[in-house]
Amino acid sequence: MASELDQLLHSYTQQVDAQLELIIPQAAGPASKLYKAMRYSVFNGGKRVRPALCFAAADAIGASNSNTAKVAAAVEMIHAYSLIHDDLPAMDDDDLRRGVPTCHIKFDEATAILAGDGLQSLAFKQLTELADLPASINLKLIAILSDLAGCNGMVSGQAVDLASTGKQLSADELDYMHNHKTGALIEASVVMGALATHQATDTQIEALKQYARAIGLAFQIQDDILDVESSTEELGKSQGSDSANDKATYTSILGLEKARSEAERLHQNSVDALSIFSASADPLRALAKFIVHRSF
Ligand code: GRG
Repeated sequence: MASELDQLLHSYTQQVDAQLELIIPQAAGPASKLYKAMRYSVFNGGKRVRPALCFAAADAIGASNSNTAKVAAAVEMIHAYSLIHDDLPAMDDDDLRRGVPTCHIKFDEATAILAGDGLQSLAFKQLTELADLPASINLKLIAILSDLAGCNGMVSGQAVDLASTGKQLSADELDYMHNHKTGALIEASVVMGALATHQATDTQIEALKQYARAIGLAFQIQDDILDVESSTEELGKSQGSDSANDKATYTSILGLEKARSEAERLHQNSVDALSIFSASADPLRALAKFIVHRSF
């Protein structure tokens, strides 16, 4: 039987899926191909880690509410757009994502670009639909997402990633790249989930940032380990694609064993950062464990 915690994590997924279902247009009318591509890319088996982090951060504060699902949906739509664009021929040029054809293979390249664009702007629209929040907090949420998903976060990380293909990177440079490319949106998920409760203290937000930064990097290290160790079937994307694309990875720089111990060290740091919270942060603790021990 699923544990209480598993049931809670499952309920996070159900809540964000219901919200995404509500706001992503149904495929009808003249732009139906665009909407179909957007829905295809959002409802095809993502793990919903970032939405779960939003809910778990709100629950750590003791106050997830009707805004949490909207913030979680916003972050997941940014994530879905980033994967669509990352898979394009001009970027990583991947045919397979989550075990099915990537958006530009299933539809076409122009539609995939537009589907990403559409999801990105819908994400920001969600943040204009939050209830009972002072304007200062609402604006802060928009600023955080703009920063961490944009050129102060994910987009700059992706730019560095593309520029460094085929080059030797130091461990510090690799940390910079991934703190931006992968870590920034994970940090946004946690901090925004907490802030949207309107009850988080500065001390709590600081602790959650430390948690998110540690687990964000651990997420990427585990991703690199899986790229070496897992199968294409299990991953749902082409195994070994990093080395095929001549990318610097934690496993290529540190070796498999050191990459594993680094992921464990960061996992411990993330758990330590939660020491000011009681059992209310157990979902965050469970998610940290899942992120470092996941097999897909
Ligand atoms: C195109 C602006 C732009 C950014 C792309 C996120 C990203 C930046 C690229 C994805 C490349 C990649 C595989 C990064 C590793 C970490 C990562 C984001 C993995 C995918 O996230 P999961 O495992 O995906 O949460 P699911 O499918 O479960 O949603």
